[in-house]
Amino acid sequence: AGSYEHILTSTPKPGVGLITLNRPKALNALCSPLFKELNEALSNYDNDKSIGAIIITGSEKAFAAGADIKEMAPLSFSAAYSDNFIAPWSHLATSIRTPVIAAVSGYALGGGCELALMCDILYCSENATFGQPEIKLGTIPGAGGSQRLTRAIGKSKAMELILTGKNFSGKEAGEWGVAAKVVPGGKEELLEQAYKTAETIASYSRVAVVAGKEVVNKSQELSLKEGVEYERRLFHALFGSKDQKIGEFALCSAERVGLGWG
Ligand code: CO8
Repeated sequence: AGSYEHILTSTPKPGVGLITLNRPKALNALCSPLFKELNEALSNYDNDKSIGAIIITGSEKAFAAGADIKEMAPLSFSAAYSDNFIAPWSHLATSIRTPVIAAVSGYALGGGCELALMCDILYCSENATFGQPEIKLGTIPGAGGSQRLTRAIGKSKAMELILTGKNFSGKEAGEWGVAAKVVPGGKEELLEQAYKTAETIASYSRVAVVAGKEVVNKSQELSLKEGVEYERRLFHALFGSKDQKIGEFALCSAERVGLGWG
């Protein structure tokens, strides 16, 4: 575990890195120092060959209640623009190749909702509360929320949520496809499910997992034709991996064997 002020890190299961947002007094509001630590912890896990999946979670009450309103309040246009405020938040989406699971309990509002949407897989508790309330503060989502929420749930629903600032529940997140799984119970039950999935992913060929994440992400950027071609090229390339040969052998002999980085 690293030594951070606003987050906790641990490896609760083999191959699984857990990052817990830990600013309880501010409901895990995402101040810049927190994000700096989060990015550092993500990079460390991403560079660690023993880690095959990462989970980001918060507390029972709050995944994150937004960007830090107290930090943003005095910002001017020129300061925000010249410092490219909030741009470092994209690190997770643009640079991290290891799959990241968001385990959301409680509030995921504004920047908190956007952080959860940046993750590759989103699990939440039934008690989770999502929302993009920025409009109530006279602003708009600034960390990809308008783009990722719209891709996740379609234009009309996203427009309604972003222009009214209304919250939506964990149950709705599941029904609309924002969350891959809605877990009854508290944070403990939620994390159990996240661990299971993370362990499964971490047990597979790292090369194949990185490629799988890459091709699904390409579907968000490319036309269908380009995306299918991109997928096929990477599919072809994986015939060159040792893990693919081991996997094929394992399938023929009905035996699971250790896959790694080969
Ligand atoms: N930023 C800073 N501090 C916060 C935040 C936040 N987003 N949310 C909560 N806190 C703090 C409170 O100020 C309070 O601190 P203190 O005890 O010192 O007064 C502490 O956390 C506990 O909060 P509450 O007492 O309010 O707890 P409740 O259980 O009564 O209420 C709520 C919980 C409903 C979540 C409530 O705290 C709330 O509404 N919070 C704000 C939610 C919000 O509007 N979030 C969106 C922020 S905007 C955003 O994320 C913008 C993204 C990028 C846009 C960039 C624009 C330039």
